[in-house]
Amino acid sequence: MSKSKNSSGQKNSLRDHPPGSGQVPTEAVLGAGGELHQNVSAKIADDDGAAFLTDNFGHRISDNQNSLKAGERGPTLLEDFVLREKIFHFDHERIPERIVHARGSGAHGVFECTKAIPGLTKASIFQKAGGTCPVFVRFSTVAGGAGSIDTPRDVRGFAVKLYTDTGNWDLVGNNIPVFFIQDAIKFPDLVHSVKMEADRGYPQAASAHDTFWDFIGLMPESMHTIMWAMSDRAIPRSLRMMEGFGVHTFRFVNEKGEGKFVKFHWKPVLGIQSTIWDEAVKIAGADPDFHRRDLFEAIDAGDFPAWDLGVQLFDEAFAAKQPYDVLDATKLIPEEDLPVEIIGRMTLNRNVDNFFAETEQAAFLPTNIIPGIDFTNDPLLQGRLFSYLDTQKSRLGTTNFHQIPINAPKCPFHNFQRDGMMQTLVPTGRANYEPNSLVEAGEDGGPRASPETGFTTFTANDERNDPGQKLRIRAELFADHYSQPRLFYRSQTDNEQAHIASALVFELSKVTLDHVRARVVSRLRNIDEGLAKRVAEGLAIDLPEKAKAARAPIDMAPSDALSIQKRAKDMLKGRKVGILFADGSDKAAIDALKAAIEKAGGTAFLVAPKVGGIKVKGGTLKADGQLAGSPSVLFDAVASILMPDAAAKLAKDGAAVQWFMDAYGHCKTIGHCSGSQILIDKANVQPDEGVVPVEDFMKTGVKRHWAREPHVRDLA
Ligand code: HDE
Repeated sequence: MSKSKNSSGQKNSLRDHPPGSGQVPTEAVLGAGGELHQNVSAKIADDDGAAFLTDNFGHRISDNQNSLKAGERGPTLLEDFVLREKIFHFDHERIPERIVHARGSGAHGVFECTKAIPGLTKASIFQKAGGTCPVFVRFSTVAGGAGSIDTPRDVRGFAVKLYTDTGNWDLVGNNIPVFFIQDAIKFPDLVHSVKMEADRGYPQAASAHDTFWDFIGLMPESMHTIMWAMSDRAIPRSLRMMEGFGVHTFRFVNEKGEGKFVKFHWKPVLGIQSTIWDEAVKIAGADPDFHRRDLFEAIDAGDFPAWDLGVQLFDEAFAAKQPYDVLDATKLIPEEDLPVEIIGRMTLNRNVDNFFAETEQAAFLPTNIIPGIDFTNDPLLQGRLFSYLDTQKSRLGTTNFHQIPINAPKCPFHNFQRDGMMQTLVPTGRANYEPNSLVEAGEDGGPRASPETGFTTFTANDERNDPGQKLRIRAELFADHYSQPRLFYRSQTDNEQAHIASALVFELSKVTLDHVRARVVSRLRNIDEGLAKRVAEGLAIDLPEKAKAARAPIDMAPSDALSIQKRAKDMLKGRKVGILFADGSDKAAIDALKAAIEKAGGTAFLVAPKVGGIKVKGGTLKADGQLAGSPSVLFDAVASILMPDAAAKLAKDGAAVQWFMDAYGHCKTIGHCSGSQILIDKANVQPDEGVVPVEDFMKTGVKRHWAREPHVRDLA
């Protein structure tokens, strides 16, 4: 730990505290001068090595089981400071949850620059290929509370904190490249509408209700993000299999002060993958922590998730030519028009040691930006620049939240900000103002601004980007609300389009107000007439009149990059296969399949009616999970190795039949042996290219067999 003083005399000891030591930072334990008072026994642990239990002020506790009472059966005494401190602290353990993105999971990692781009930006992290910095990432859902499920239909937060040597850079993005609204002033309305309804306090973590769709129906600019939110992007299979986007247009600025627009993309190395809605609903019951567990377990097992950082770079001339405004966060730039160039890779390689201290207390700020990167005038981004700093004060309770280890920069920081609640630094000297000339008196004068290397705001010097006037208006092209939703919908495969239509039917069926339903469908007519018709039929309502568009949509060329299925990676790595066995199953066959799955980078999870040692052919075998607690929705593919009599017994068990029924319904590969036939028949699993003899499982692979979908589900 560094005990060095910075130039203002502050000790930045807390931020240097190594995570995971489970100790209060030494300097908080030691005296202000760092020395341990020698009149206290130097022994800090008992003979077994366990630390002595103390209260928060270091007093050793003799009894942690009984409070201090007036007599054996008498009342508890106020004098019992041990009891009072313990209960007092417990009573105040909770802090306000985030107003949005309350449910989240975090991990540490490293970012590595793979392609230096000094000509484009002076950001230190992009100066040299191979340069690295630590990162902390928090993924989240948006609408639900901190204890809500992991798999609702929702946008996912993708917030990355890069601890660079020139300060923290927080790229606080989402897994969807566009947003519902164009101007920050609408954010409180959007959030109020999607959260549980104000009078009844439900639904939790769901957009399928009146107030959300009422707001959406009245807000045509939301239609593009609605397409994404109703697509399978909003029900990811794993946090490791989502793309991330900076959403806004940012700027790169080089040493010469020249600017280029930039959009940031995170591309998952494991590819993008989603669940099916029915599956997402069932996972919510089977494992509400599905994503959190998956992330934790993967990192724990050394299977580190990684993303490539890509950029779309362009100049004002390109921006001026596009049929949309690049400052409008409801628009994206198709990758086919402007390819994504990969410049770095982020790998998450360490779980948090303490969820509260790190994940919950992490405070992301879009204003955390470093020299070489700058904002643009995107009105949504501009509003965010205020909101995040503001909200941390209400959530973390103090303006000194930057001193919490997870938020503190890993480079030195010095300034004249002083005091405030829970100040943990101990600045020395008198220099708490600037300018000062204390140096001339031989004192420490504190830090000074750096005109050369400090952050300077980019000046565009052109009419479009520095207009100068202050007006409460939106730029003209912001009025095109439909061209990009149409682009998104038309870029999907047939069954991805069907999923969007079904999601809209599901959500709008939960809406109880007829006029709200009709209004949304009237908007869909501007996106795609076929989609509007499907949804109207699914709702059994007449096709309403087409909504008037503020600006007529144009047809953009479909983009394959917008479809999950067109870019699907057919791989076992990072995927989980459930193998069902029971009494008498062939151990050698199970072992061989498990080994093959693991060799290909996947995880094999053994499922049986009982978890302890089951007698199988060739010995006994333990299961990883009990059948009733391990439904097939938790796996990407399933296989079964069963003897006919064991299968016949299981055919009477609803959990076993459902296991196959769901795997089939969710279009997964099913590998089975002849012994399982009775179960397969009971589950009404029909032969197709994804239902194969277990010997062919590896050849068939872990993928969705979408051709099956029309046979198992009535697609809207
Ligand atoms: Fe946020 N957003 N947001 N947001 N946002 C918050 O900050 C806000 C927006 C995003 O894991 C809050 O610390 C406004 C877009 C993520 O801790 C709050 C507007 C994007 C997270 C806030 C937006 C995001 C947040 C709540 C409209 C994608 C979770 C707690 C102008 C680019 C970060 C907090 C984490 C969190 C405000 C819109 C992403 C209230 C006013 C667009 C990933 O400050």
